Amino acid sequence: MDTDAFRRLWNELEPIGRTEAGGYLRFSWTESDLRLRLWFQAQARLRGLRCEEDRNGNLYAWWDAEKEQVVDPDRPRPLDQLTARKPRREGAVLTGSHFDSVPHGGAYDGPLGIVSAFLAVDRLRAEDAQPKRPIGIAAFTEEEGGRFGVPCLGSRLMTGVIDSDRARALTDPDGVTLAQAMRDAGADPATLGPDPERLERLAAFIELHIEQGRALDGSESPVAVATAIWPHGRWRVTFTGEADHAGTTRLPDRRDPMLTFAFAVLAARKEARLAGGVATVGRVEVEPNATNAIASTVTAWLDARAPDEAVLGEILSGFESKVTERAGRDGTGVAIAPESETPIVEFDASLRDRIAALLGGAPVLPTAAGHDAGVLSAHVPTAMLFVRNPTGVSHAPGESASDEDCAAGVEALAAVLRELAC
Ligand code: HGY
Ligand code: MN
Ligand code: MN
Repeated sequence: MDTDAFRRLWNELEPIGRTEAGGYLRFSWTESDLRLRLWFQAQARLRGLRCEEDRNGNLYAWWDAEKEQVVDPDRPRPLDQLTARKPRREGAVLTGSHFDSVPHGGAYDGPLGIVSAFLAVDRLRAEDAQPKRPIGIAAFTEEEGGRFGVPCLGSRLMTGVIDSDRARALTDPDGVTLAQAMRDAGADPATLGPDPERLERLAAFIELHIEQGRALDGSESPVAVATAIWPHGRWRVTFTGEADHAGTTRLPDRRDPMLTFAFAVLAARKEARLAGGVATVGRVEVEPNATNAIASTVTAWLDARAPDEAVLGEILSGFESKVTERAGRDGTGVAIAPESETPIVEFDASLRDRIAALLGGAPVLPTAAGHDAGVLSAHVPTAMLFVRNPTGVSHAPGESASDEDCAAGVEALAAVLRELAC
């Protein structure tokens, strides 16, 4: 794959949803999302791929096999030998990722997997490959949870991990529900829900993604294969106190939730450091948010992740006990509510090893970032490819990858699709 082909396609997408400062505001069911959807559909049409949108707003572009083979389920087929799973009805190999970003996020997290998928199809077509299985390209909606607060919403709905009524009622920071946002965008929220038939038609899902770390920096290989996703979650922490005058209220008389909040941020970091995980508070809302008033309520979101469930549990229980104790001393209230929790994901080891070997012994590495591949892996043999990120920066405008490494990622994805579907 020459870097010009990558750069040409990348340049079409890059300006959509980008701010003056270079970060991205690509939120599901907004104007930039609709422009990205139109771009996806145009790319599918350009290639003669059958485009469809599922009941949850996820998009697909299908390269249908000449004839979809339905074979005797007892006769293992090449793909089934790649995975430890029971033989599956002949099925499609799906690749792709997501378009949406965190607020002011980077350009590559998500879109790189979609652009690379279209280019991998181009690569296979250039060698006149004839897929024996349908090859699909997916754009999953609301992977970051940047608008409605629950990550991987499109794939969680598809796999039934989240209740569709709860999803419809999720609100964005302006109080707009997902249902209303979909209606405003001309989509029907009534259809949200599990899609087992579609899942059953998948034989494998391969997600290519920019690496969100520096493990490949300095490595011989610009591409790695994922082993696992750390268990992680996000919790809404509500601190309540007593609004009052910033000037006339004596210190001993105060019940200031901002104090307990400040303690909680430091406690999260300390518990994570001691336990061997990570914890972040990057989002906070204050009421009434006035310079000269003691806050009545502070709402903050804790993002915690760890190499295993025991360490994650240690972080959460340490955090909860220390913050509750502090709230008692501050005379404030604290409530911790889970918004999304993701168990550890171990990707299909035989598929992982087969792909690493196919890519000439590509490095294998875990990630602490969540992905739709993590959600789908409970239902479909799933693998992830990571493309080198020299700085490791992600979820920020500085996120980047070289065109050479992105082109190498396309070659790797094409090799995997060739192996699994052709
Ligand atoms: O938050 C994450 O780990 C992912 O980037 N959505
Ligand atoms: Mn992300
Ligand atoms: Mn992502």
